[in-house]
Amino acid sequence: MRKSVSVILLAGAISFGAAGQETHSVGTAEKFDNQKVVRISPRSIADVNLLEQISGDRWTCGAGGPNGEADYRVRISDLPLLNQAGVPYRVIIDDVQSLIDGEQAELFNPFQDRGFFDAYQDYAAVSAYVDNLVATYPGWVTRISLGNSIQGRPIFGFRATSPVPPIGGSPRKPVVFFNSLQHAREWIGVMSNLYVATQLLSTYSTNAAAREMLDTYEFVFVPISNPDGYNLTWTGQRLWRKNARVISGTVRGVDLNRNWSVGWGLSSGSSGSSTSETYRGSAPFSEPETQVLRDYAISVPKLVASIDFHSYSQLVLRPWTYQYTLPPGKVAFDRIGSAMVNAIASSTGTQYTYGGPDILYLASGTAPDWFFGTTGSVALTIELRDTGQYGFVLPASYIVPTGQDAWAAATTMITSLCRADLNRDNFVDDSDFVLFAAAYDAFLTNAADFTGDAITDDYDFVIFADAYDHFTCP
Ligand code: 0X9
Ligand code: ZN
Repeated sequence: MRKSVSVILLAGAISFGAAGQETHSVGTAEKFDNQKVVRISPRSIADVNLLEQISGDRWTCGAGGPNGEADYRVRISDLPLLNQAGVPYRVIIDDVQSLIDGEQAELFNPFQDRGFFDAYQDYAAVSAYVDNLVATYPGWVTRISLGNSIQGRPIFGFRATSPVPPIGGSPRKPVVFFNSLQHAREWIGVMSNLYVATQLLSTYSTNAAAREMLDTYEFVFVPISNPDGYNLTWTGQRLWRKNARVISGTVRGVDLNRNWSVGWGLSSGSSGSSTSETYRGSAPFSEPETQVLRDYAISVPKLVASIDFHSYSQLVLRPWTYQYTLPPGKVAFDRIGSAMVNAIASSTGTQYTYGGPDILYLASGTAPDWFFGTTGSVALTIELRDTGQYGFVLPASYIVPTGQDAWAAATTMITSLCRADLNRDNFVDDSDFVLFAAAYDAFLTNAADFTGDAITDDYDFVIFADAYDHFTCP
C-alpha cells in the first residue's frame, strides 16, 4: 500500500508522496499535479479498501454514513483502476494543484489591502492577533500558553470573559472551550474559531446574548492545536494533516484526533500504521500536543461545553465518535445539535447536518469523546464549509461566512445548554431535583455546580430553582 504524504526534513533526503510517485526534498513544495478529488459511492467495503490503497488520503465523508459517499484524492493515472473495478464515482475537484496555486497567488498578492478575516493567517499572524485582542480588551482577554508542540512551538490560546464576577465568589466562571486545527490542513477552523472570539468580544455592548454569555462563562480559545503541522501547510506541504512526529527518520506524524484516550486504539476508527493519515500514535496521549490540551482541560474546575472545529462537510457531530452506541443524554444532544443547525440555516442560509457517527464514520480516540467521556460536558465536532467544491483549499472569501456559521452554532450551543437538566432528558423536573438534592447534600461533587467553584451549594440552588420554575429547557 502506498503511504501517505511524508516530508523529509533531512537535507538531501528524498521521499515518496501520496497519490503520486513524485519525490521532493527539503524546502520544495509538494506538488499535486494531475490529481483530482473523487467522490465515491462505495458498493461495499471492497471499494473503500481499493481507494484506501490507491489514494491513502481520504478527504472526508459526506453525510450519509459509513456506506455513504467518501472523498479521496487520487492521481489521474489511477482512475483506470477505479473504472476497471467499476467503483461508482464522480470528480468533485478537477485539479488539486491549481486550487493550491490559486490560493498561493491570493495569499502572497502584495497589492491587496486586507483585513484579518479577508485572508488566511499563519502562526505568527494568529499569535499577533491574540496579542491584539489582549491589548484591545485589557482585563477581559488573557493570553495563555498550554505547552509546546513536538518541534517546540508554543501552543497558545486565550481566556476571555467580562469583568462581571463569578457568582458566589467562585474563583472562576464555568468554562466553554473552543479548539481548532488538530488537523493541519483545515485552515478554516482557525479563522472560524477566532471569528467566534472576535464576535463575542466586540458585540458585548450591543448583543444581549453576547453579554449574557461573557457574564456567565469564561471562554477558552485554542486556535492552533497543531502548530508544527500548520507550519508544514504554510511551507509547501499544503495538505498535511497530522502532527510532525518523526518516525524512522521521517516526519510521518500522528493524527492528533486519534490520540486521545477515550476509545483509543480501535481499528474501526483509527490506524496502527504510521503511514496512515489516521495513525493513532504508539499510546494514548503519546503526543505532546494532545497532552497539553488534556492537561489544560483537566486544570479547568468546571468545563461545561466544547467545540472541536474541523473541515469540511458542514456537520455538527455529537459523541460518541468511536462507537455507534448512543451516549447518555442523547436527547439533549439532539435538542442542542438541531438548534445549532437551524440557527446556522437562519443566519447564513447554509445547510449543516447534525448527527452521530452514523452520518460520517467511526473515529477512535478523538478529542470530543475524551471531553465528553471524562467530564460529561457537551462536546461537539463541527465540520465547517464546504461540501467538497474546494474542500480544504477553501477560498478566503468563505472565511467570514463560515465564521458566521460558527458564531451562530456556538451561541446557540451555549444558550441551549440547559444545565439544570441534570439527567439530560430535556425537562427540568422532579427527577432533576432529586439529582440536585443528592449533589447538594454531598456538598463536594461538582455534578450540579453551575457556578464553577467545584461545590454544589446555595448559589447553585438559586440557579437550579430558577430553571426548575420554568420546568423546561429554554
Ligand atoms: O476524522 C476526523 O477526525 C474528523 N473529520 S476530518 O475530516 N476533519 O478529519 C471527524 C471526527 C469526528 N467524528 C466522527 N467521525 N463522528
Ligand atoms: Zn479534521
